[in-house]
Amino acid sequence: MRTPVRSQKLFARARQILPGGVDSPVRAFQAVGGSPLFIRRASGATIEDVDGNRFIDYVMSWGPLIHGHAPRGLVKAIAGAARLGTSFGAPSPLEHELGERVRALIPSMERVRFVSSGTEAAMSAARVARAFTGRDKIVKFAGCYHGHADGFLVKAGSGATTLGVPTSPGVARPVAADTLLARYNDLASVDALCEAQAGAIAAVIVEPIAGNMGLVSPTEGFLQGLRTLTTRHGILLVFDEVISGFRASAGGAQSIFGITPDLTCLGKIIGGGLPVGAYGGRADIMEMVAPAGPVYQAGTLSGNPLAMTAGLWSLKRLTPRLYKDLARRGSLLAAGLADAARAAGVRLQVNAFASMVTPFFTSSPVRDYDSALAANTAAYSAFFRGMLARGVYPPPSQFEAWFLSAAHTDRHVEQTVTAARAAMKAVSRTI
Ligand code: KE4
Repeated sequence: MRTPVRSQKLFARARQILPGGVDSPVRAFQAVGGSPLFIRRASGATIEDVDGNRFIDYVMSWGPLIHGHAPRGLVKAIAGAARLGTSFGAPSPLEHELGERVRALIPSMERVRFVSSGTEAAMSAARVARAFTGRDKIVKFAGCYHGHADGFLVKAGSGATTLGVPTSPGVARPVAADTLLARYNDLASVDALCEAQAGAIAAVIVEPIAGNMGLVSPTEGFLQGLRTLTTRHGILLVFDEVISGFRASAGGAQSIFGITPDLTCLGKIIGGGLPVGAYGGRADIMEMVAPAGPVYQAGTLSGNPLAMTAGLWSLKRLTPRLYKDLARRGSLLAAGLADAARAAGVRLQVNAFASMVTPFFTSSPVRDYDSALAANTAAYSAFFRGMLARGVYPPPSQFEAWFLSAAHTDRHVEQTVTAARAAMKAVSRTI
């Protein structure tokens, strides 16, 4: 790997205008040391930085690129749409076409509203849940991340945890007071809140497959238990499927686990790499959203034709074969990372779910935020640097998921495991 001199110069310049030199904190490499690599281009499973270094990419734009970077057909479709206009600020057929396709894949979404990010989706879902129930409090799980709307920045995962600000300054105390915290995979913690706050909770929002503590899967009965508890207490169940939507199955986590939430939030894959979020669910709830109802929510670029075109292209290619290949390679990668750690005598727990993987540098199983936080982040940082030096680009944080795409081949996974064997040996010398 060439010394990333150009990236370092660009980072110094970027910090003069962009806070921290980036437009999203987790990109800044603060958790793993060094300065971030500036990317010039990407194709398939690889990215190339401005110094000409090429890497096998497992960030994949944090999840949207299930078909890989810049598939030829997607680029052609976006270019074609751009020639017809980039944004109208008026309805276009593309919006309800994508909405109908989302509903065909996720039938619980009887109505869909497009927005431009997962943050907007989760923020709007919380608002309509409060309006529908007439209640104010929202239950979230420590370590889960639902974007950066004020109420969700309480013990939030992803970049908030990476940077050590899981509860962000600037969130007004009354807003934070309406956010109640439960423990992931711990139904008793939710039950206790439902009892203590009877009649006050509008919704429970959950990542049905958690990706923002690193990957943590739901334990047997957890999601069903949430469905039972929320129904019993007249609380809406909101699945934040911004990561899991279309990731492990075309129907999202809700189709894998057979749970019907009242509302669902989507992002990432739904936009094929362009800015698209969506929220939706039961018609009787969603018909409260303006202009059908009084709950206001709006967006200049919501449903814009380029993003809708990219979303349609992306969702039209979610085939059973794609998921079979992704799951097989995800297992290959998970097993390879575990073997590499064993060979080096490094304590590692590898959590995997289909094409999402997280290697946790810890000896005990990771099932919630506390067990995730027990991971040795210094070891992860050493591993990350060792992988970068060997042409592999993992997420620059222990508390994120690795993503595979249709463009990742068995050869890519083999190269990654070979790099991991060497990187793990280096880690074993530092811990
Ligand atoms: P965006 O506003 O970043 O599009 O989506 C927020 C969001 C909501 N819900 C879930 C489950 C999410 O994972 C996210 C965003 N994910 C992070 C990565 N774990 C985005 C990366 C970043 O913050 O730069």
